[in-house]
Amino acid sequence: MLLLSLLLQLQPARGTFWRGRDCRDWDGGSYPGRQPFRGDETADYNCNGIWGVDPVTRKPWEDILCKDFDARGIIYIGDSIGAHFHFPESWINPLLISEETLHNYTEPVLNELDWPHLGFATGFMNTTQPLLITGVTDSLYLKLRSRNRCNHRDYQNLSRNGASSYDGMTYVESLARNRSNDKPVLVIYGMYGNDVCNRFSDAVPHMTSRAALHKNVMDVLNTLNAVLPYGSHVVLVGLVDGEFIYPTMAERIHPLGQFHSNLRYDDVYRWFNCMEMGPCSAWMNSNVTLRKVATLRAQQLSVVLKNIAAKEQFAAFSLHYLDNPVPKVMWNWKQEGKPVWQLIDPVDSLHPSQMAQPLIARVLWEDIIKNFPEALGDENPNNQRIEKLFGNQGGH
Ligand SMILES: *[C@@H]1O[C@H](CO)[C@@H](O)[C@H](O)[C@H]1NC(C)=O
Ligand SMILES: *[C@@H]1O[C@H](CO)[C@@H](O)[C@H](O)[C@H]1NC(C)=O
Ligand SMILES: *[C@@H]1O[C@H](CO)[C@@H](O)[C@H](O)[C@H]1NC(C)=O
Ligand SMILES: *[C@@H]1O[C@H](CO)[C@@H](O)[C@H](O)[C@H]1NC(C)=O
Ligand SMILES: CC(=O)N[C@H]1CO[C@H](CO)[C@@H](O)[C@@H]1O
Repeated sequence: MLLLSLLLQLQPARGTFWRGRDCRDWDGGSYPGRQPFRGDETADYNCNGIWGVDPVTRKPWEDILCKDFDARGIIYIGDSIGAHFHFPESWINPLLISEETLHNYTEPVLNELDWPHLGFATGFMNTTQPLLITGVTDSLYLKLRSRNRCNHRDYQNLSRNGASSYDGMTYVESLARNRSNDKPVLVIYGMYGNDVCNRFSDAVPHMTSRAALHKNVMDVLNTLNAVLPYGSHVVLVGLVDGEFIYPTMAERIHPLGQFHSNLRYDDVYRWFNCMEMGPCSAWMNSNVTLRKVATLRAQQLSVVLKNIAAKEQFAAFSLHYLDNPVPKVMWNWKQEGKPVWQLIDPVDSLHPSQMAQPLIARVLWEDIIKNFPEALGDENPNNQRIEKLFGNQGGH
């Protein structure tokens, strides 16, 4: 578990799991999300796999297939939930551990134990390590790509383990978008938990206040307003309510105790809180009063976000608010008669499991379609033709 908290602080280099690949590395003018350069007649400057000229009409393919349909990229600003944090159970559960499961640790560790390439925000591939992480991938990025294949590879995941609203500014500064050259974007701001969750035994004074959240979010929005291409959209997502975690998990056996059936989550939480090293002392706690205080704070902070979205206006983007998707995902799951613990990653018991990822993507997507579909850009009627002409568009 010490290993776990050490890993949460690692910050190594990040590659294409986090951000669409620059397809022509030697050329700084080529990157996902830019407007085509001279119709991308001679090369794929925007890396969406579509370039060249139709020999029949002599028109650039970008003009024929993409130009009339409003394209956009997706940028996700978030915490470990947006980054899809996952600690493989098969590394610590004595019943699952094997030479094979322990073998594949380099890549996950270099990625800070995040799996953004499989997550609900910017996931784009299925797992290649089924013993470490199980379940299929679907994401907002993949849905945006199926809606308009011209959006291929245009994603950035600016999420980091442990991030709260206080970190938003740092992340926005690493955002790559050029107002004059690039396409509009859909920015999702989803700091789900760390403004309420912390490791301290006196958790409440360490929670973010409403005034502080307001300031942190307005700072981010003003910065976005200065850099995003006009016609972009920004969505603020409400905080998650973690009250369900304790009643769902407390009596279950933790993976570390599977062999002798002797270690329950409640024991792990108590140990976490005593050492002040758990990810969320307020909700992972047998004290129901404290859990209710945390829930109230999360609700109040979500109201702050909702009010900002209702009142503020920006030149570069339209601003929207969405309720946190997790309650709807759980409700749907229960309707199907399935137990809620399956949606929670078993080692830390806080993060949504791989099984939950496509469901979170679906709820967010459906809520956007219902409330402000213009944020998603146009459906492209040429998608099949693009697939026929350009195949998998160079992959990811
Ligand atoms: C992942 O696998 C599922 C089931 O085989 C498939 O339907 C889906 O298209 C795959 N997703 C990706 C991103 O390859
Ligand atoms: C280890 O990773 C490689 C490459 O990603 C994959 O082919 C292999 O199946 C993985 N092994 C396990 C046990 O997941
Ligand atoms: C955007 O690109 C143009 C042309 O390449 C360049 O002159 C400008 O400095 C860039 N803007 C930013 C904010 O990077
Ligand atoms: C439970 O939490 C509340 C709120 O933080 C606190 O006032 C109370 O003393 C705690 N109870 C116990 C038994 O620790
Ligand atoms: C906030 C954050 O971690 N941003 C990173 C996203 O990924 C890119 C490249 O993959 C990094 O350069 C950023 O620092």
